[in-house]
Amino acid sequence: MSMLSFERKYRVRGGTLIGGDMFDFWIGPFYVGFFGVTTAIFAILGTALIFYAAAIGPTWNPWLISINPPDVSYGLGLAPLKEGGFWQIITICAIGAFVSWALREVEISRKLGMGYHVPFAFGMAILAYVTLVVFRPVLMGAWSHGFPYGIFTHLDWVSNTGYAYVNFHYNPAHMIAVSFFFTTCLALALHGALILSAVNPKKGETVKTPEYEDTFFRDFIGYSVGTIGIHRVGLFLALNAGFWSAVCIIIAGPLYDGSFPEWWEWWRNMPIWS
Ligand code: 07D
Ligand code: 07D
Ligand code: U10
Repeated sequence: MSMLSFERKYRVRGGTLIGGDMFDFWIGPFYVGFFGVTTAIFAILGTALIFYAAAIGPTWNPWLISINPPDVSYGLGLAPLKEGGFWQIITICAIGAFVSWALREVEISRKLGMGYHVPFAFGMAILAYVTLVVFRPVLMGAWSHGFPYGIFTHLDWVSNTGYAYVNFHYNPAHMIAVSFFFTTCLALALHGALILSAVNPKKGETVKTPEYEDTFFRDFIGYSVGTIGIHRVGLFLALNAGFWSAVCIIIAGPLYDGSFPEWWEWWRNMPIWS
């Protein structure tokens, strides 16, 4: 049965946060809702502004297009469109679209009587983005500290910002975030592999039950976290990856602006070593 033929059964009325029944409908596979409309408005406006700013910029090469934040001299003020004002409006549109998208997830969860785990998880990505383009620039006193909107220029920003603190790998929260990213990959690989090994057997063999999955890990490492448990672990790991990323960049600048290798001097100077 194709998805769409039974999906209709789940297309129930209600659960909206704003707008009552007014936007409570679907277009093709997409639920619209009030926040679908606001997502569309912000996303279309933001994308149009990126194209407009690109059109008056020096290149149409998609890798090199860059919409830059204002110069440091504008501080936290508004800049003329061509001198960072586009970046400022596009940032507002991006935040508007991301937050609308999360609230649309909330409405769909409510419709289906489900928890808010998915919008909460997306909220962590939004937090990381807003930390980069709002919280950190505000704490440092200038919008110029936001990252530029361009495929390669945003990489230059990451590299330059990293080297400004000499060696960003020594940022302790960056270490925690990186370790959570790596662990998330490990957990997803283990989980994907375990599920496929149990429920996708060769032709003629039976599908294995969750007890087999539990037993595999008991035999292997002495403990199974369980079939719901692994999803909790996965969400926990992924949320922490985003959270510690936000922490690592908010401490770099607002709280500490020296060299991260030198930050560890306190550790090297502890009396227990001598
Ligand atoms: C697979 C879901 C699909 C999403 C995709 C991204 C756009 C941008 C816009 C030209 C996993 C769609 C892309 C809409 C086009 C314009 C103006 C998600 C999947 C396919 N980055 N980053 C990429 C963004 C930051 C960094 C790729 C966005 C921070 C590094 C893509 C943001 C820092 C590398 C991209 C953002 C940073 C990348 C692949 C926002 C720290 C790479 C992304 C809004 C987080 C990699 C050329 C991907 C690359 C890459 C998008 C923020 C670092 C262009 C939208 C400032 C080191 N980033 N990024 O698969 O190949 O995500 O770059 O915050 O090496 Mg980035
Ligand atoms: C911000 C994306 C949010 C996205 C949203 C949605 C659309 C719609 C539409 C597809 C946070 C966008 C959606 C646009 C698209 C359609 C239809 C995610 C965001 C809301 N680092 N580093 C990190 C590693 C080094 C540096 C984070 C590794 C060097 C700086 C992560 C290495 C130096 C910053 C990380 C490494 C350096 C970071 C990124 C290795 C450079 C940050 C993940 C192996 C010389 C950034 C909050 C993240 C950060 C960050 C990993 C190396 C600098 C932990 C593995 C030593 C300046 N680095 N890094 O945050 O913390 O995702 O940002 O060497 O700012 Mg690092
Ligand atoms: C998981 C899972 C699981 C599953 C799963 C999944 C996790 C166990 C049961 C899901 C996982 C997968 C399918 C795997 C693959 C996924 C990834 C690798 C993640 C990355 C995903 C992508 C790259 C795809 C991204 C695609 C997207 C986001 C779709 C793009 C959508 C659109 C462009 C439309 C957006 C819809 C909106 C905004 C809402 C409704 C709006 C419309 C339909 C548009 C029309 C607009 C209106 C009617 C509003 C009016 C607009 C106005 C007035 C604007 C006018 C303004 C002007 C300026 C003109 O665990 O289980 O299996 O499957």
